Amino acid sequence: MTIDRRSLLKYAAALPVAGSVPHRVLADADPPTQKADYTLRMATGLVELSPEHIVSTTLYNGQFPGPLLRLTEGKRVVVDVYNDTDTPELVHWHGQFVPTEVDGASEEGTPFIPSHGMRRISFVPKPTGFRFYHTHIVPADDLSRGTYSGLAGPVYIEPANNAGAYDREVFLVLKEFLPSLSRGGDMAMDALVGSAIKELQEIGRKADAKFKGPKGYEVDYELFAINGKMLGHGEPVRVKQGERVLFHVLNASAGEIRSLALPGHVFRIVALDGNAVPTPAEVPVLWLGTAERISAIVEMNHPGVWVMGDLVDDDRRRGMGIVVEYAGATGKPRWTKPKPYRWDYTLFGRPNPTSAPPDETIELLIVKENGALNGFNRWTLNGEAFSMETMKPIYTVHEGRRYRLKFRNASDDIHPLHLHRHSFELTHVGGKPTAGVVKDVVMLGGFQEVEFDFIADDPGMTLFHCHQQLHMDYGFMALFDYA
Ligand SMILES: [Cu+2]
Repeated sequence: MTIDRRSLLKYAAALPVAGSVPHRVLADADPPTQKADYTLRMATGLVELSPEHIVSTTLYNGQFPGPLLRLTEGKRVVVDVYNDTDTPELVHWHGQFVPTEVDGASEEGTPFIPSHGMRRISFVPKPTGFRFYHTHIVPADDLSRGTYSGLAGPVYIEPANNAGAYDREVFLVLKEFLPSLSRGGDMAMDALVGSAIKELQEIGRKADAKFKGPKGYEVDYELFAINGKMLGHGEPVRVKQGERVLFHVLNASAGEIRSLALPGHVFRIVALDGNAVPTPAEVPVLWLGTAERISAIVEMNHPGVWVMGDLVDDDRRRGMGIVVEYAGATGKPRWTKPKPYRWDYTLFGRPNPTSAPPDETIELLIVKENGALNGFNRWTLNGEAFSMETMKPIYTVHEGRRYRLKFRNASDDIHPLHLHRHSFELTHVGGKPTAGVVKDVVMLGGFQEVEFDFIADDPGMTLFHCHQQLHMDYGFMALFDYA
């Protein structure tokens, strides 16, 4: 259910141009309308990353991250979303199976939340696990908007029955602040297993020869934070020896790949993108592509005061970390660099890596056209950059069929590939077959291939895109329509 146009205008009229009004007033003004379960209000606000670093950006409810929404699987939720900014906005319910008018992608037909207006949305949360919400507008070269802003917050959808093999949960939202354009940043090339495929390197070389000139723009950041606090400035994660802490980690970056380690401890991965993995496994380092989530249990068996932080020294020094402090331990937080560790999704797959055969396979070749659009790289899928003007769907799927998407990356960038309103099962990644790992974002390594299957079980326009904001804004998107 969405609010009808008449009520929407009524709400909009009741809203002041600036400032905030308690939403009770609005509820009283419209008695037949039930009270929303949650209210999200988008407005400019300040985030105190540290006493010396206070940044201004757009936020949900004046805070970063936005409030944790704890929803229950199958129990309908009503959310009122107010937009106190000067531009239309969208809230995307990342990783949930929701209708197109709720999902929060204009490409699928979701209505915008008008500037200084509001929209009531209602949906049945699913599937269970760690999801999130974030803005889904197209900022292009405006680094104050889109996922460059503070518009992101965690969602946890409670399962009917909780596994409960942990003592408590801690949510960590990783995020960069103060973005600026640069020429050619460096990607974490040592993040993933698998090796470059010669044929894809050759295609990349040919594209580079055609699109010569300076390197396309990338985005750099000045400050880094976990839960809106630079390392050493927030409350530490306080733990007791022997405790099992379940960390839910979200990479809410606009485009960075992040790593995280806790010296002397291992992470037992229990869920990826909120979905339980078939084979929980222990790893020394987490790698998360943009928009990926990892749920991992850490057994606290190495007392001390530690830095849980990014492997990149510069990013950690500028804030990407959080202190983990054992009860009774004192002293300065310690960091020791872990050995290099490459992320391998197949570790968490079924022992027998056989997945159901697809009804159809769709192959997509990803090519970078260096600096082709006003100095920005343009991205093409099978030779076509997504057009915001035509919004033309490139594939038609049939309900109930199983589709295998095979992506071939002819660029050196890692791409966090994301499919809306559906989950997918990884079937081939880093040169290896796999099965049983269900996700909604997957990192595709430079000059590598990845294959995943999705079942067309949620009719309606469905958006696919790279979650790197610069990539999606400059061509790296595609629409799937249902027959
Ligand atoms: Cu990308």
